Amino acid sequence: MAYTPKACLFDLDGVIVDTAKYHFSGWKRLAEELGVPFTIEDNEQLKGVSRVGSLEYILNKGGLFLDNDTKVRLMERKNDQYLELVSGMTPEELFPGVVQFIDELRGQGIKVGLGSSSRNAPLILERCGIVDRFETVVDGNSITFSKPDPEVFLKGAQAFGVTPADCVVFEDAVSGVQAAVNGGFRAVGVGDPETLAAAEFVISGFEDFNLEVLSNRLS
Ligand code: B16
Ligand code: MG
Repeated sequence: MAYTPKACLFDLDGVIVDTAKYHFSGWKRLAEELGVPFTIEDNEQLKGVSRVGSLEYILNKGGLFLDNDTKVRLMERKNDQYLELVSGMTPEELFPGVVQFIDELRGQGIKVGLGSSSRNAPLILERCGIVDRFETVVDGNSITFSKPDPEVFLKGAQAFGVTPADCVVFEDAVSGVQAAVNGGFRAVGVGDPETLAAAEFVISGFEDFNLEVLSNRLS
């Protein structure tokens, strides 16, 4: 029998908008200042990973140990540069089809929420003109544990009063798909099927995707 979710939780970066390129520019600049090479493959590893987790990754890669105050200062610097880039975002940067899919879900009475590691999620939603489409927003400001811990999605399901099994998570990051699986959610990957093999199925984007396809793929 076809499966119909009671709620859907969307990751932000990499699912709704492509902010990975802005994170890449910020982390690359910072890493190179520290003498650590930073590649697109490194950036891939940081998808879904918190700000502090991302800095730790770079420090680890370079075998560097810094005191806490320095780490805070570096994260602020990276974030200031990131904010300059995202504050110029417009609705044109939304991935094709994603808003139409969200509207279809809402039209069918399925709750829609955000589950992002980013502390900048409210600003990005506002810049892209989609704040009103989410009944709940759980982001990096409201969680203690980062993906692959399922906290971000469990809080979303709790806000909706639904069980994880009744809720689909859309994720582009390995850590994010793992967080959904760890929490007992139905996980749909957005991106590369090999990278996101832990998801129940993987889509390349939301063009040509709708509730009927989702229901059939998860039945
Ligand atoms: P910020 P998501 C994540 O967002 C990004 O994928 C990840 O690259 C970033 O480090 C993290 O947010 C924290 O972002 O520095 O803006 O708080 O994919 O979970 O929506
Ligand atoms: Mg993401």
